[in-house]
Amino acid sequence: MTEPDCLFCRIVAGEIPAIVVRETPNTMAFRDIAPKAPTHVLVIPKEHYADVASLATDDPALAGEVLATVADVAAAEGILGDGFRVIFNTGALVGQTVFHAHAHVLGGVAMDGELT
Ligand code: DGP
Repeated sequence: MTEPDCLFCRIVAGEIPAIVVRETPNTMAFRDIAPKAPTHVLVIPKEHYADVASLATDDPALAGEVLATVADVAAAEGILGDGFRVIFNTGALVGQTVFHAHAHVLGGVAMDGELT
């Protein structure tokens, strides 16, 4: 299912351009428009879910596919060995601004272990 007004559904549909770094039948990975690290890639399910919680509840297999694509992107970006961070902002309170489930894959720079 897609949402016509959803930004990431429109990227999946090819209506809005994005730098796509990986695509599988059910997932897509593209560079964040405002990167916070040398590698900053967003990994999404092509199907619309508002956030990772609804994705994992309604389609856990697809949630697993998203994570597999996260690992593939990390390998392709050369950050698998050094380490990388995966963030799913879930809810406006914690900064989610696009309500289509997405993993931020961040790496290529040292980060401390603080969560905020
Ligand atoms: P979040 O705050 O977790 O909902 O992250 C949304 C991210 O989406 C944010 O880091 C910026 C990114 N973003 C917003 N609009 C676009 C866009 O049009 N193209 C791309 N590639 N990324 C976008």
